[in-house]
Amino acid sequence: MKVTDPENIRNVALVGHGGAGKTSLVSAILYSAGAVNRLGRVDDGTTVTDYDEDEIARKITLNSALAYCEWNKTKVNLIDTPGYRAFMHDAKSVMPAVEGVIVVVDAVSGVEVQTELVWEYADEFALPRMIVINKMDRDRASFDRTIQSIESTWGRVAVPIQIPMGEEKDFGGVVDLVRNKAYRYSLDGSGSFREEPIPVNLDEAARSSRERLIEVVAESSDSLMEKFFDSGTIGDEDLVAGLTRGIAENKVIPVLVVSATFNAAVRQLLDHMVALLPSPLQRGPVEATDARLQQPVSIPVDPGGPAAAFVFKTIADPFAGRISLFKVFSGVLKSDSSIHNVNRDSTERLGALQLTQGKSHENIAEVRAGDIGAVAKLKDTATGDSLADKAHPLLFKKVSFPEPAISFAIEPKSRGDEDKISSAMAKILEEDGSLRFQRDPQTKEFLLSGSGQLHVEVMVEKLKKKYGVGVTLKPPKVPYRETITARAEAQGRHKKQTGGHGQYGDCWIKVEPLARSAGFIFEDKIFGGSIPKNFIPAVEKGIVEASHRGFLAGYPMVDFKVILFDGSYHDVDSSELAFKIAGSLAFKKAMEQSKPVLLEPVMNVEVYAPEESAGDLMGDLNSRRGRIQGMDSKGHTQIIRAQVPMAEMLTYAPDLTSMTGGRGSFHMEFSHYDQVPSHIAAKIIEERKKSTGEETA
Ligand SMILES: Nc1nc2c(ncn2[C@@H]2O[C@H](COP(=O)(O)OP(=O)(O)O)[C@@H](O)[C@H]2O)c(=O)[nH]1
Ligand SMILES: [Mg+2]
Repeated sequence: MKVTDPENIRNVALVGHGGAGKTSLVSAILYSAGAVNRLGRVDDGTTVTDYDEDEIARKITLNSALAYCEWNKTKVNLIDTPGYRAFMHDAKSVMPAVEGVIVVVDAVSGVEVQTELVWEYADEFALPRMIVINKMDRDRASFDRTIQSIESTWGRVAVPIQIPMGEEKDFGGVVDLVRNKAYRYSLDGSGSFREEPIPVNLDEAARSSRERLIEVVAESSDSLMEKFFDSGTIGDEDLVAGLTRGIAENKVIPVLVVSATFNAAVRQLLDHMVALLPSPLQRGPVEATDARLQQPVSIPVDPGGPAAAFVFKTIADPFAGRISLFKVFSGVLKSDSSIHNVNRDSTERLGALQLTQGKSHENIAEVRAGDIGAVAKLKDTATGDSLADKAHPLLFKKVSFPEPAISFAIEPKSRGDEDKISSAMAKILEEDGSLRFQRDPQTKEFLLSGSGQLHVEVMVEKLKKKYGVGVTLKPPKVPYRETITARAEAQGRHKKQTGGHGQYGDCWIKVEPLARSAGFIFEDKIFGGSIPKNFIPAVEKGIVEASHRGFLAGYPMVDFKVILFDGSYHDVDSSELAFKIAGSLAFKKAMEQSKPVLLEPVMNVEVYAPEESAGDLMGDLNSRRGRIQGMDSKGHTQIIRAQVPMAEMLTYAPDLTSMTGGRGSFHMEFSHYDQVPSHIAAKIIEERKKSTGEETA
C-alpha cells in the first residue's frame, strides 16, 4: 500500500439508529470501491465490519469496526458503529478519529431516538456531517416524509443534494442536484449504472430542489449571499466551493439517498464523501496538552512533525492478543520502533503496524499523520491513551462516557473461577471504557455495570465464549446516588503534633447543589495564598474521595459544587496528606448541614402486550411508582410507555409473564436520576446501615 498524505485521506464514521443500514452501507461502499470482492450482507453474516461471532448471531453491530477503500486517489477510512442504545458509547469513542460523520437514516422510519443521540456526539466534536437516507427501495419508503422528519429535527440547513428516481420497488437511482445529472442503477447489486438526462417527470422537482440548495448554500456565507442577491443565483463553481465550506463549518448538511442492499447510488455517495468532507489537513490543527509544560497546544496535522497518536479503541482477542486502533495526529508511526505512552509515562514497543479491513489485517511499514492504523500486543496501552515522541509528550483528550446505568452481580458457575473472572474482565475493560467491574467491599460480590441489560448480557457471553468462564447473572443492584439540596459552609482542620514532624491542614469550603447530571465542580477561590497553590489539588482530592463514599448510605455523591475560599497552613507541618484529610473533614461537616438526599435511576420502559391486558398492566405500572407517558397500538399489540424507578423493575420480567400469559415483553433503558421519596429513602438507608454494620468511619 502506498504512502498516503493527509490531504488524500478521509476519515468517516457511519452513525445512526440501529437497523438503519450502516453496516450494510459500509459493505456496499467497500464493494463499490473494489476493496472487497463481494457485497457482504448482514442477513447472511458476511459483512466486513460485523465479523464478531456474536454480531453475526444477533445480526446487530456490537462494536465499532474499521475498514478502508481507495476512491478517486483518496484513502477513505470507514468506521462502522453500533446504533443500539446499550452500545452507543462505542460510537462516541471513535469521534476523535474522524473528520466527518455520515448519519444514516432509514427511509421508512425517519429520524429515530439514537439518530438524535449521534447528532449530539457530532455536535460535541463539532464534526462536519452528511445525512444519507438509506433503504429507498423498501416498502413504505418515502423521501418526502423522511425529509420532513429531518427538517423538523435539524432545520433547513439539512438540504438534499440528490433526489431519488422512484421509491419503494420502483427506486432506480438518483438525480444529482450539484451535477444536474441522473444516474440509473441496475438493481442486481453489481453497482453498475448509466448516466442519463434528468427524467421529464422529475424536471420540476429537480429544478425547485436545486434552487433550494442554492439558497441554503448562499445563506451560509456573506460573499455568496451578495452574489445571490445581485444575480439571483450562484455559479456551479461557487456552489461546490460554498457547499464544501458550508459543510466544514456545519452550516450546510447535505442529504443523499441510497439503497445499500441494492448497492444503488453508492458510487455517487463515495464521490461526494471525497469531494465534500474535509481531509485531516483541511480540518486543521488538533487540540492537545503538552504534558511537560501542562499547557494547551495546537498540533498541525503534519507528517513532518513529532510523532503523536491517540488510541481510540482496543479490541481484545484471546488469540491475537490486544489490538489497538490509533489515529496519528502528527508525524509518522513506524513498525518495529518505540514510542512513549504519555498517560503512563512508559515506553511501548511497536511491532508490525497494520491496515485493518474488518477482521483481516495487513502489515505496513508506517502510518502517517491524518491516517488510522492498528497495532497488536501493546504492553500497557489502553483506550484513550496518547502515544508520542518522548521529547514532545502530547496528551489528547479522552472521550467521556456517562456512568453505567445498570449493575448486575455476577457469580462464577464453577467454584474457584474467581481469578479467571478477574483476569478476563481486565481484558474486556480495556476494550470498553463504559463498563465498570468491581468487587463490592461489603458484600464481596462481583458487580458488572454497563449501559443497559443487553450490554451486560453480551459481556457475559463474551466471558464464556472467548475466555471460557461461565457466570450467572443475579438481579441488578440499584445504583443509588446521593446529592445535596441546600447550601452550606464548613471548615475542615487537621492538626496533629506528635513528637517531631506534625501535620497541619486547614480549609474552608462552601457547597452548593447543582442541576441533575451536572456532576461535580470544584472552584478554587483562594486569594492571597491562605492555602499554597500546590496543596489545593490535595484538598480537592480529599473532597472527591470522601464524596465517592457518600454520606447518607455510602452511595457516591453527585451534582454539587464545592468552592474552596479560605484556609491556613503551617510552614513546616503542612503536607499534601494533611490537606487531603482537611478536605475530607470539611466535606463531612458540610454534608451535615446541606440536607443530603438519595437519588434513584428512573427507567424509560416500553411494554408490548395484547390489548386486553393493557388495563392491568397500567395499574401494575402505577403501583410500581410509574408514570405513564403514552400508549400506541401496532396491530393487536399495545405499546405502553412509562417512566418507572429502576428499583421497582427488578422483578418485572416474571411478573409480566404471569400478567400476560407469556405474551408480553418489555424493554427498558436508563432515563434520568430522580429524588427517592423520603419514606422509601429511610428504608434504603436503614438497610444499608444494617448490611455494613458498624463499618462507618
Ligand atoms: N430493503 C433494504 N434493507 C436494507 C437496506 N440496508 C440495510 N437493510 C437491512 O436492514 C437491516 C439492518 O441493516 P444493518 O446494516 O445491520 O443496519 P445497522 O444497524 O445500521 O448497521 C438488515 O436486515 C439489512 O439487510 C436497504 O438499503 N434496503
Ligand atoms: Mg450495524
